[in-house]
Amino acid sequence: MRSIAAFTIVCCFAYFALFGGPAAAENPPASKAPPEALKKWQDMRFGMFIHWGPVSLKGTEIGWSRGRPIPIEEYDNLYKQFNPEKFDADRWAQIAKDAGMKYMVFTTKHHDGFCMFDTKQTDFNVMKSPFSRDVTKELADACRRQGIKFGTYHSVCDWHNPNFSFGSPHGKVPNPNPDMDRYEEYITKQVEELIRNYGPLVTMWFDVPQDFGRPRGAKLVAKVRALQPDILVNNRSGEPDAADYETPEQRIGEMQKKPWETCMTICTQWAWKPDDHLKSLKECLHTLVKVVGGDGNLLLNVGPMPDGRIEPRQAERLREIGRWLEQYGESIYGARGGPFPRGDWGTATHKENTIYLHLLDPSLDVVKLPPIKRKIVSSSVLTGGSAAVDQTDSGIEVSVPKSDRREIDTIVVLKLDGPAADALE
Ligand code: H79
Repeated sequence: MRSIAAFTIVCCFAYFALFGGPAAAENPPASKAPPEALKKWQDMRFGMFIHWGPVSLKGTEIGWSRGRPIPIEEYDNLYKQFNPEKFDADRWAQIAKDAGMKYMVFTTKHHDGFCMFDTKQTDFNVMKSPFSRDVTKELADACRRQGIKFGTYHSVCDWHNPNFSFGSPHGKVPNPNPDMDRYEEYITKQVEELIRNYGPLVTMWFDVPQDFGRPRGAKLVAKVRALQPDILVNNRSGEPDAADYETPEQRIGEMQKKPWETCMTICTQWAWKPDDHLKSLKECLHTLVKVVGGDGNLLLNVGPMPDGRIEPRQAERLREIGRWLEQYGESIYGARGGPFPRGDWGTATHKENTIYLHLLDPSLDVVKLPPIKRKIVSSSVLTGGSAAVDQTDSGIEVSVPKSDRREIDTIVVLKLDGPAADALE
């Protein structure tokens, strides 16, 4: 008996030595944002992402174009010509507000290492450009004035800092003498500056940790949370388990247990590109309703121009989205995804006892949905007109007369005799 016990102990010892020990004892679950903060963020559902920096002078992609096609020497000196005289933070915040966006996330540092805030950790920052204004501060203040929550995008990888493991082009070239401990100190101090000088922030949006690694990522997130306990942190710090939300990029996320936010460009490039293809209003709205129908947030990106303006046609598209949200926002803000899974017919959102069916294909005469365990007590069409709704044991059939179908989204409202969240059988 004693030899079996001893054998078990030896086996356990060997196992823990190899695989890092009992998870619960040695790796306590990473702390997360408080549930109320997460819910507030989810209720907002729609935010503005902004990618901006001296690279807008070239019109090529931020970070990625350093070294190829723009020579490193040239890229790193662009800030000496960066003088966006038409920059007006209140105008940007106003455009976000007009679009119906509730929060903004701004690139304080992309992979190219250039800092768009007044950091004491490097001279490679916007205060050393001819513009010499703390655009991050101006934006944070403008957002606060206009009731928009402000957050920062801060790239974990930094292809300009010689202490980081990799450099350009495309972050693939190993640096000759990296010192990741010093780099960790650098980014930790910057994150502290961001929260102390520009906070409270709605989110710290990290990106591309490369070999920053899980332990450093976990430490960085812990520091962020210690500085501001109600901040949200995305899943790209290096330690995905410390994240509050996932970040599908340039695609619509799927319904899942973990909270998520799709980030997507309004054109094709993150940073401004002349004559870039602009997504249609239909594409933008379909993306938004499909994201919310999958219970996600949408962070829609604009890349402002080198003169400091958001391109007028992009601003106009955003205002169109805002006009739609002004009319139909009740089906988006504070709404959750489902209960029906997305289909070719469209997608559903819900709130308490109400389901909003977003019918996205106007060619369909009848939309067939699976049965639910609640009774539909009434129906209406938020976008105008009427719908015939037939509920039986085998499912629900919805039809909207052709004249009441909208090109982009016909929203049918179903009122139930109980909560919509768990209505699906
Ligand atoms: O900041 C934005 C992107 O620059 C950043 N994440 C968003 C929010 C990002 N960094 N890495 N990636 C995204 C993934 C890599 C994309 C690439 Fe490519 C595809 C690298 C090479 C091919 C796009 C096309 C960028 C360079 C060429």
